[in-house]
Parts: sequence; structure tokens; C-alpha cells
Amino acid sequence: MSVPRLSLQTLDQRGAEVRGPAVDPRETQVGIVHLGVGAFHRAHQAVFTEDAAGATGETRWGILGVTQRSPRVAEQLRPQDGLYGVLTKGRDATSLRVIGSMRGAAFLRVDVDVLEAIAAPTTHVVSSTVSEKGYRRTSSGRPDLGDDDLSADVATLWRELDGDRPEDAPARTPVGALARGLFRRRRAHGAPLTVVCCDNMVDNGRVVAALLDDVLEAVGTRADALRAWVEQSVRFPVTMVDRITPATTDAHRAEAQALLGLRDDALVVAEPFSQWVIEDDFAGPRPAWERAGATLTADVAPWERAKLRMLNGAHSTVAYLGALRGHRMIDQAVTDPAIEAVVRRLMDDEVAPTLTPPPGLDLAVYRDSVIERFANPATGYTTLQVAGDGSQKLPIRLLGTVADRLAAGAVPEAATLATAAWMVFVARGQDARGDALPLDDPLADRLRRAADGPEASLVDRMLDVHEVFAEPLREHDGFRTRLRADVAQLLAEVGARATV
Ligand code: CS2
Repeated sequence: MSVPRLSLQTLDQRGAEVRGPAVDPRETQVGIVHLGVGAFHRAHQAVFTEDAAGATGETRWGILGVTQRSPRVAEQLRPQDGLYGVLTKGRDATSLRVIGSMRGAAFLRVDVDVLEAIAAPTTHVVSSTVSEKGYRRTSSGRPDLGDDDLSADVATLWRELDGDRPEDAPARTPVGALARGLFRRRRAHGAPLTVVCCDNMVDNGRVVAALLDDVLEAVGTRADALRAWVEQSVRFPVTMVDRITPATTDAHRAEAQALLGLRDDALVVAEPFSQWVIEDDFAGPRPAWERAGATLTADVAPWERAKLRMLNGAHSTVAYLGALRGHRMIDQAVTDPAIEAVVRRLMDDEVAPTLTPPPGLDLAVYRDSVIERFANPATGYTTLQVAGDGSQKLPIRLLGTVADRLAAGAVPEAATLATAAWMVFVARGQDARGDALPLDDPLADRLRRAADGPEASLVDRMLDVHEVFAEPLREHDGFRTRLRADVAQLLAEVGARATV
């Protein structure tokens, strides 16, 4: 007999151990539009938002979750009335809760009502987790107007600002949706709005603000009034977000279904740890996220830098060294003594000197907690999941540390080894056992071209990928020399190139 699907109608049939929504979904109205309703958002901001609403009894903080690359998540959520489970996997304990704050699901490229939702006077926050590549940027961080989707959004906004009303033209990119939604918001009532970027980027809120302004500038003087209104009425706080959220597997779904007694196609899995540090800079109302444990502060930078360089830098290091050595899981790789030693050296000797720890953060304690979290076998985080999008992640997570250490007169051996491991991961595409290591990267073609050639000059060709390596790194002989030695060693360890 088929198992009933999770929905408002079946919610009360859930297993006794499963915590229900902290809010009444039927009473909750949309107040947030979230761009990029992937697993991380559903395990992180949506949970904070649910708990904040549960603590205050506010019913205006429902979320319209918007998918941007594919309709899959929207199609998973809609039949479930937006309900989904969060399976929390600790080392020794598992728990499941159903989140009720997701009050709508839309696919950006089809649902033009996303723009109306951004414009709605009941919407006070637009947040985003679209990954680094989702912002469609050039290597210099500006909007890539050569991107077909972004240029189409700019052209449509141009027409709208000229008085056309292409009401049926959905947006195709997150920044395009933001620009067109804000155009409609200003036209309709002009109420302020806050854009809360939750992606792993340095100064993430300022990045989005600058991208939006560049897009509006691209439309020409017809957008001047809109730009001025954005300057006055829209805020872009910086945030630091942290919760390890592995891809959901069939095993996770089976485990959750056994607890829930219902089928949940939108299940997400996460570790127990969760942290959200938010710049307290809002244009209007917001959920009382601090009631759910978030930190509101005037300066996020120390938190953000520590997290991106310590945790994410270590994560990528573990992923590439681990993948090359044949470790499929992060927990296996980080408990490999050789890799753990590199990660400790990276955090203690190379990252820590580049940080000003935020108040109360002991970096040695934080380092140990990061390693402990990585070593949790229950989450099932794979090295390949972390290894994806390296061209976007390395500059943020590792190469800033490299640049700072080189400027201080030291060649950072661990961060350089991690960078070499990424180069070999790209070039060799297989691990020490001969198993394939697929390259999932928006610059995959560019990287493959750079990697194609004699291995003796691999480092030189990869350093020439200017989208990844800024000039100070390209020009530093000590870094280049160290990379060459590390790449040669790693290539030898991975073994002879696979014969086709
Ligand atoms: C990971 C991050 O997949 C990755 O690139 O490093 O998603 C990491 O799990 C989160 O930033 C943890 O907060």
C-alpha cells in the first residue's frame, strides 16, 4: 500500500516523535521571498524564521520559496503545501521536524508572480542562497552581461522602464528578478525592503547591492530614479551563515519516512550545529531571528572571515586532498591523519594570522569544532559535493589566505597544497584508485582547456586562469614554485594518467 504524502491534510498523521510546525501554516502569510530554495535555505534560514515566528506568534513571516535553475524543488514542495522535513543527524541522535513556514513555491523562469511577490506591500524581505555562480558575475565581480539570461532580464527591464508592460515575461536570473521586482515595488507603493544575501561570499550583502546597481546602470538613465529609490529604500545587510547540509539521499528519505509515516519528497538533512550572524541594518520589519538564536550585530566581517577561511577553506582542502586519495566521504577524509594534519596547519598557522577573531571566538576551540563537525559520519557529506564549483569557491575560501600570507612574506604550505590538489583534481579527473572525479564547475570548459597539455606546465596554465588567480598570485615565484612541487607530488600519488 503506498505511503500517504506529507501535506496539510496528512500532517496530523505524522509519527509521534516528529515535531510539527512552530507556526500554523494555514494562518501564515508570505512576508519573505527567498531566491534559491535549495537544501541549505530549508535547513537554515527557514528554520530560524520558523522558530522566530513560533517565539513571537507572528504570522506574517511565511516564505515564498523560489527555485532558479530548475523547477524540481518547487515541484517537490507544491504537492506538500510547502511542508517539508528537516532530518537532523547528530553523531548519536537523529531528530525530524516538519517546517510550516514555506507558504509557496515557484520556479523563477516560469512564474512571473515572483516579481509581484517582491513588489507586494506584505513582503518586507527578499533573501537569497543561489550559490556563488548564481549571481552571474565576471571574474572582476561585475554582472556578466554576456550571460544570455542576465542580458535578457536587462532588456526586459529596459522595456518596462520605457513604459512597456511585458507582464508575462518572467525573470531568468536572481539579480534580474530583484531589479524587476523592485521596479514594480517602487511603481506600486515604494515601501522599503531589505535584501538578505545568505551565500558564502565575502561582504555578501554589498556584493548583491553592487550587482543590482550595475544592472540598473546598464539600463541607462531611464533607471536613474529607480537607482535613487533603491539607494534610499533598500538595505543589503551582510550575513554569515553556517550549517552543514549534505545532499539528501534515498537512505535519508527512508529513515525520515520511517519516523514520519508519510512520504516527504522535499526532505533536507543537516547537522545539529547552526549559526546565523546578521548585520543589523534593515529597511523595514524583519522576523525576530534573534529569538531563534541568530546574532544581530553591527559588524559581521570578523565572523564571516573566520567562517569562510577556517571552515570553508578547510572544507575545500579536505575535499580535494580526500577525493584524490579515494575518500568519497568528508568524514573519512578528515580522519585521514595526513589530511587532518594539513587542515590543522592551514587553520592554525595560515588562516588564524589573517583573522581578527570576533568577540568570544577562541580560534583553537573553533578549529577543533570544525574538525569535529566534519568528522560526523551521520550527515553523509561527500567530498565531491564540496569539490564542486571550485573556480568560484577557491578565491573566497583559500586564495585570500594565500594572498595575505604571501604579502606577509610567507608561502602558506597547506593552502598551497590545497590549491595544488584542486589543480590535480581538475587535470586528472580521477582518484588514486582510478575512479572518476567529475568536474562540476561553471568554468569547466575553461578549466579543461587550461588543464590540457603537458603536466610539467600544468601549474603555469592553471595560474593563467585569471577568473581564479589574481595577478599577485600569478606573479609570485615562491607560490608558483611551491605549487609545481605539490602538483608533481600529487600527480605521482594519484598515479599514471588513466588510459582511455
Ligand atoms: C561546503 C559548504 O559544499 C560546500 O562548499 O563547504 O556548503 C559548507 O557545508 C557550509 O558553508 C557550512 O556552513
